Amino acid sequence: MDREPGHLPFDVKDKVSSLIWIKAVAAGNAGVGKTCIIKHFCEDKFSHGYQPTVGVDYGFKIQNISNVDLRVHLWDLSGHSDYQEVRNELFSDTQACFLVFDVTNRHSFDNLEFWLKELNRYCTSPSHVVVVANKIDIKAKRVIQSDEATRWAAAKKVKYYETSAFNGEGITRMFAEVLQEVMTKSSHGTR
Ligand SMILES: Nc1nc2c(ncn2[C@@H]2O[C@H](COP(=O)(O)OP(=O)(O)O)[C@@H](O)[C@H]2O)c(=O)[nH]1
Ligand SMILES: [Mg+2]
Repeated sequence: MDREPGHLPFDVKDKVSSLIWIKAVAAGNAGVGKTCIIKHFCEDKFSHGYQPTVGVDYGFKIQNISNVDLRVHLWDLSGHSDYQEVRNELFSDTQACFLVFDVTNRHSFDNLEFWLKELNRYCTSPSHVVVVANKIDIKAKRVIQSDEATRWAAAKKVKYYETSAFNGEGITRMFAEVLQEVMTKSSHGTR
């Protein structure tokens, strides 16, 4: 052994700082598909049964962006007010936030305003926020069209994505772009 007791042959701090950890949260009304979007990204799975999130749901994935392995932690925050405390805690120190609504449910779209306020109130670090129009596979029941949602996102200066956690449409591209953006921001020290 060529190392002194208690000393490792490499600098642990160097190794740990070379890992990039990203914390992202999905916010939005119950039932809009937050858990399904996270599941799809992390496991390529879709869940048909609806289990209201009790407190929080969590997903983890290592994603390679521009030759860097990002450790991505994703949280689905329950819309239930009983979990207010947990939610506020989880909003802090996030690098990315997905504001999700269901294109077949106007109420979930109208509530984006509320969710954005929550975010601005509790996010302690500047977070990359995007709006996600989910369930675009349900074409016959769609009530929020792209133009209306795009206008809202543009007014709030946030990027807009359309997804289906059911058939996976738009999900890979959205995560790739958001994570790339977060990485670019953090490498410039502005996150
Ligand atoms: N058709 C369709 N159903 C979806 C989609 N995303 C979620 N769902 C369904 O919507 C319900 C609520 O989804 P969930 O992810 O649990 O919502 P959450 O409360 O926002 O986490 C479930 O029954 C899902 O199967 C989607 O993109 N298309
Ligand atoms: Mg959920």
